[in-house]
Amino acid sequence: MLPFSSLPVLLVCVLTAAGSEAEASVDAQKTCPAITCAVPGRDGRDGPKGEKGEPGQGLRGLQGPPGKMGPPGHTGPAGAPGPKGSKGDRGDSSVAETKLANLEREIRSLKSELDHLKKLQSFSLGKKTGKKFYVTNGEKMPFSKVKALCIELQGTVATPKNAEENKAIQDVAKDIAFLGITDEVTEGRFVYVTGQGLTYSNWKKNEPNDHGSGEDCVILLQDGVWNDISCQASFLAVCEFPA
Ligand SMILES: [Ca+2]
Ligand SMILES: [Ca+2]
Repeated sequence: MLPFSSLPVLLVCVLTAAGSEAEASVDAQKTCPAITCAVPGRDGRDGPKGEKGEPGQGLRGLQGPPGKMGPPGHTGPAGAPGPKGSKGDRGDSSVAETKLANLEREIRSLKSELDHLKKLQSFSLGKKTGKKFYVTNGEKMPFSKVKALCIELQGTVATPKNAEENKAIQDVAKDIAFLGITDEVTEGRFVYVTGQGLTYSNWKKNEPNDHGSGEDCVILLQDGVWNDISCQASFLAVCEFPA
């Protein structure tokens, strides 16, 4: 594109050329500089790309929907331990205390039941308070078996220490019964099965006589007197229990 300031010069050149071609050729060379008389050329190539401009001032579009959730990240390192908690309840000991309380309750119940049974037994035996009592199963057996039976029942063979006890055994037995007295250790020296010497005796007349091949055990006859007899003979078992 030619600038407007070159237009008058161009017009002059055209008018002059119309007058005389030869003259004009010479004159034109004299009056028109080479640059001002050149015919307009074609557009040049595009220049280099300019720098990126500043963002525009127009309104921004609405925010789009959130994208898809990404893959889970790597597990981080373990954190520092937290503060120590407060002390808990005493669980185990409370359970033990409950069990102990239950056991104590059961023991009290059993004691009560046992006391009741003892009272019934004493009543059935006509036992008096503070007195020993005697029990028989009504069976006859050798002295060794009587002794073993009474030990098994946590008692001893009946041993009268006075006339009252002798009468009590007589009343319970109602038959000839072994007494817990022997001279097995030393012939002629009668002792209680506990080993103590006699403090009371009620021998029948002419007894003990260690008759025949020997008599080392003692029986209570139905009239309450004593006789020494063979330990292998069988008589009623009567056991004695403490008051
Ligand atoms: Ca004897
Ligand atoms: Ca005898």
